[in-house]
Amino acid sequence: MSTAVTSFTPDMKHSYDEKGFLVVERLFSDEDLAGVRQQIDDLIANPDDPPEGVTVGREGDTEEGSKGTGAVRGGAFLVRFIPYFQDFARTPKLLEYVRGLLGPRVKVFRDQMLLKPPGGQAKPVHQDQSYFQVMPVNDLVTAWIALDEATLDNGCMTYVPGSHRHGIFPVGADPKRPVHHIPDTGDLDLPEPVSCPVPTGSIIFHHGCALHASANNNTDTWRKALVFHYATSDSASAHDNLNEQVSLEID
Ligand SMILES: O=C(O)CCC(=O)C(=O)O
Repeated sequence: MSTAVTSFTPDMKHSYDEKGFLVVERLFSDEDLAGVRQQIDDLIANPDDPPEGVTVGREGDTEEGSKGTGAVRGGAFLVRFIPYFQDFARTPKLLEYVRGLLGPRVKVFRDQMLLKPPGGQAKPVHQDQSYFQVMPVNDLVTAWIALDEATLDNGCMTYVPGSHRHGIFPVGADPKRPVHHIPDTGDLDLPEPVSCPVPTGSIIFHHGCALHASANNNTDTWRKALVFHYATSDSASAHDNLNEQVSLEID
């Protein structure tokens, strides 16, 4: 379902439950995003000197033997350590959707900026819950916020519809990218992935077990996204160390 309205409906919940993701076009205006974009551009401009606690990753960091390009690829803990992002993660029109999908009491379990610089590499197919192991398993929803238009050429998100209903898959290793959890879906007959190009300001909400990926950025411009992994307030990760790094308690 793709829509431009700004209030959450039961049909959206139904579609999310069915497919494991929900596209909401243009929830945020350029004006809403101006401050966020400025903050992220500042992090990109000063990657060696981020605010205390914020981590910044470079293109090629996760690929064994890759020299990378040195371009900034991502970062984490913006919400945890930068008040501006805490306010943004509490935006009422965003929380209306999050609470519609998860229930009334939520927190930001983890947050990231995920950037594809010009020529940036693909993100292999994975499940967020493979890393986070937040229980109950249905209690993690990722809000992927497009800070630029995401297109088929610059590495928009792709999802395998219905894959969230299979729980967390066992993982195999990719020798080229040892930190990545590559799901082993065995002999399951899953649908083909669906590409989700979206305009700037759109959000894609996805279930923590939804198989998703993004392709290379074949353009000469950036594709930037801000990602909040929301969870129910009482949920917790099976990994104790992750529970000590919760980004933001909300309710
Ligand atoms: O932004 C991307 O290219 C990948 C995003 C992703 O994997 C996620 O939001 O969980």
